[in-house]
Amino acid sequence: RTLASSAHLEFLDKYDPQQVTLLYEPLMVVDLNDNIIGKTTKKDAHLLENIEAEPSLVHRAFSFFLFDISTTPSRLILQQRAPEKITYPSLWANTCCSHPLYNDIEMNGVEGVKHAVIRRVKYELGYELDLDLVYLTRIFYQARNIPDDGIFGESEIDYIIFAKHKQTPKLDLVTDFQLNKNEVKQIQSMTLKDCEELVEKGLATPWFARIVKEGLLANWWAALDKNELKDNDGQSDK
Ligand code: DMA
Ligand code: MN
Repeated sequence: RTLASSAHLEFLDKYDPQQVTLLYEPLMVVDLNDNIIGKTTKKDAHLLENIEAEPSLVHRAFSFFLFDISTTPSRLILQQRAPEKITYPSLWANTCCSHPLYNDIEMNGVEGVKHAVIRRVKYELGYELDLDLVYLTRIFYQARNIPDDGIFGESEIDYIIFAKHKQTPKLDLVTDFQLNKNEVKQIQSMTLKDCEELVEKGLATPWFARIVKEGLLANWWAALDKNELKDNDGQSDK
């Protein structure tokens, strides 16, 4: 298929140059059953003219959630996106969101996505993730950018990945993380109620707002606190 790649040069120069460089990362194009059917760039994958085409251009993504289990109930680490982000700048979301890349390692199913999680947590948060990663499910997700620029949006199969930080030594948000300020404005540890308030105030990204509003986050969180979360890699969940 021919992809729109329109107007790249004249509109890209209003964005942060480092973020523009990242628009040329190679991503996986997938069908609605998450079969890999092609390769594209981060830029073309997020252009509304490709997302709103028939069929929609869909890519593979992940949403990672890190929980601090030193308190009961546990707390979730949220990030406020940097104002430099081209999509959803300054909004709050789960610990880390990004995309597995089109390469031999990260194209390899759930294992590949977990590799991408570790890579991006190191890049965005300066944190060496050495915990068991639990793959819960995948969600098809579409939205326009916020604020709506008429240019970018999302159309993704989003892998939901959880991890629990061990009780000791206690997770320290100041000393354990080195935030990449081009990606992340700040991080905070929050209760479910804090997350719901962020969503009500319109301060959350649409994907985070959706999993909060649909009660998914509450269900997963309760399972995590009861030690009942299990990895669904290899399950026929589709
Ligand atoms: C994209 O996240 C992933 C989802 C689930 C929307 P992102 O915009 O933070 O990606 P990146 O960090 O690679 O810019
Ligand atoms: Mn995306």
